[in-house]
Amino acid sequence: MENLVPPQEYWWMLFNYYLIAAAILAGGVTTLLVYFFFKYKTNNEDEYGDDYPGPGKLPTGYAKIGPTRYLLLVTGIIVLGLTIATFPYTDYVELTPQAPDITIWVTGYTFGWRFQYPDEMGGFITINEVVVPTNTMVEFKVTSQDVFHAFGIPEFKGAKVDAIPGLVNSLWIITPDEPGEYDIFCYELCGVGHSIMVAKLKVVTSEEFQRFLEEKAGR
Ligand SMILES: [Cu+2]
Repeated sequence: MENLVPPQEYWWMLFNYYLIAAAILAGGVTTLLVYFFFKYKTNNEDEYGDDYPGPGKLPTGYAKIGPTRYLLLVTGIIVLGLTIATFPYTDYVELTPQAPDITIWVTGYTFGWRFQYPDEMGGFITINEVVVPTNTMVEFKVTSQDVFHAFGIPEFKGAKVDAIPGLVNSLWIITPDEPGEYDIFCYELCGVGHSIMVAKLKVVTSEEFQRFLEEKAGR
């Protein structure tokens, strides 16, 4: 595995871009709001402008766009910038950038997840639990045997794909350096058991993973 950026790190970077842009805009709008509040505050009706939206009065003039056009320009630049920044991310997440270390087939069914390991590892099947080693690029090939489901690992952010009968969608992650357990959920309302359609992703050390493979092969 070359030095790939884990997709969730990329996701967080993008999230922070959006957060900063939102903070800048919210700051600008709030500042203008407070500024105008004091600037145009009056109790003298003679000072009301043509576009004063008072009770029982319709504005007669047209509101002038004035400096707002610059704010509009800034907004446009930010939105365009974020849109452009998002394209490489979606490509990165959706197209597996290089050959993965492990490919695991995932089949959703009502109501659970079946995982099949590659033939060279024994080709065995696990139900609602998938064990993978640390610091490994894992690809999931996801499909369904009955209705529409969606496979997602919330801790890994962008890691979510539809599980559709007759179609194979893929998803890849880089497992962390430390062992841990992560939830896998179904993200498509698929029937009465949808909410119990949960599985576990177990990230273990490579020694533990070898032991797991031997144990499975011994059966
Ligand atoms: Cu489901």
